[in-house]
Amino acid sequence: VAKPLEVNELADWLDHFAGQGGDARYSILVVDDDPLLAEAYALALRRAGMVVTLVSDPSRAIDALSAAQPDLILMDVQMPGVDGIELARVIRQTRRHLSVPIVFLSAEQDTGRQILARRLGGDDFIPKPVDLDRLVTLVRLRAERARSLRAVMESDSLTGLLNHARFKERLALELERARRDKTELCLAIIDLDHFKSVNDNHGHLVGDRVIRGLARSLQKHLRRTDVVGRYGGEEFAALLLGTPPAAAASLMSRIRERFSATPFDGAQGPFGVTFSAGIASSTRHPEAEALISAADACLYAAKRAGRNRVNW
Ligand code: GH3
Ligand code: MG
Ligand code: MG
Ligand code: MG
Repeated sequence: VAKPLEVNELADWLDHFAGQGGDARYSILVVDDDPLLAEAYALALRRAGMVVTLVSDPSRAIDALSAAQPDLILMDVQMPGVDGIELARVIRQTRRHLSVPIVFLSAEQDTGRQILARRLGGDDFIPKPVDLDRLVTLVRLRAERARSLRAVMESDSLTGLLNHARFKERLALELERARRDKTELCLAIIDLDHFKSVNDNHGHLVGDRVIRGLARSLQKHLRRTDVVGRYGGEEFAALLLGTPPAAAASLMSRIRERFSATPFDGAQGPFGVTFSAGIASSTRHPEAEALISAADACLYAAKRAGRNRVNW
C-alpha cells in the first residue's frame, strides 16, 4: 500500500537539506539595463541579507546565470537589443534552469505580453515603479519555496537522500574543498548483502522498507555535515568529511553492527539484513573517478571475503 508522505517526514528531509545546503543566504541575479534601478533593487535585497549579482548587459545574462546559480532571477522586460521575455524562453531551454523562478519587473501594460511572459517561463510580473518592500518580500518567499522544491526534487523519492546525480555533484564540490583546505575526506560505498533474496523471500515492499531502514540509520549515525546519497538500487554512498580512513571504517563498522542487529518484519516473522562497505580516502585518491573505483574495489573485496564487513 502506497503510504502518503507524512508531514514530519518531509520536514525531516527539508531539515536535512538545509544542513547540507551550506550557505543559507539567497542568491539573486538582477538583470536590468538601467544601472540606477538595478543598484536600488540590489541595495534593498542585500539589506535583507541576500547575495546579489548585477547584470546590466542582458547579453551576458546567460553566462552570469551559469556562474552564479542563483535562487531567483529578477529581470527587466524592455532592454536595448534584448527582450526579457525572449531571454526567459532561452533560459528555460536549459534543463538546470527549468525551476529557477523568474520575476519580471516591467512597465509593460499590454496584458497579452504579460500572459506571454508567464507562458514562456516567467513566474511573476511586478509593475514598475516598484515598491521595494513588496519586492523584497516576494523575492524572499519565491526563493525560499524554490529552494525547498529543488531539495525535494533532487532527492531520491524512496529515501529522501541525495539522488545519484546530486551526490556526484557534492562529491566533486567536497573534493575541491578538501584539496583547498588540505583536509581529508573518505568515500564509503555501502551495498546490502544478498538483497535479491530479501525481495524474493519477503516481497519488494518489505525490500523497500529495508532500503529506507538503512537510509535512516546512515542519516542518524553519520554527522550532520556528512553527505549521504542513494547511489543505486540497494547501494548507498557517504562522504565522511575531515575523517581519516581508519576512523571512517570504525564508524561504518558500528553502523553495520547496529543495522545487522535490527530486525525487520517479514511474512514469516522477523529477519535480519546485513551490508558490506568499501572505504577510500581523498588523500590517496584525490580525483573523483579514482576515489569511486577504489571504494568500489574495497566493497567487492568485502563481498568476496564473506559480506557483512567494512573494508578499506
Ligand atoms: P550482493 O550481496 O552480492 O550485493 O547480492 P545482492 O543480491 O544484494 O545483489 P544484486 O545486485 O544481485 O541484487 C540487487 C537487488 O536489489 C536486485 C534488485 O531487484 C534489488 N533492488 C534494487 N533497487 C530496489 C528497490 O528500490 N527496491 C527493492 N525492493 N529492491 C531493489
Ligand atoms: Mg529597461
Ligand atoms: Mg547487494
Ligand atoms: Mg548492488
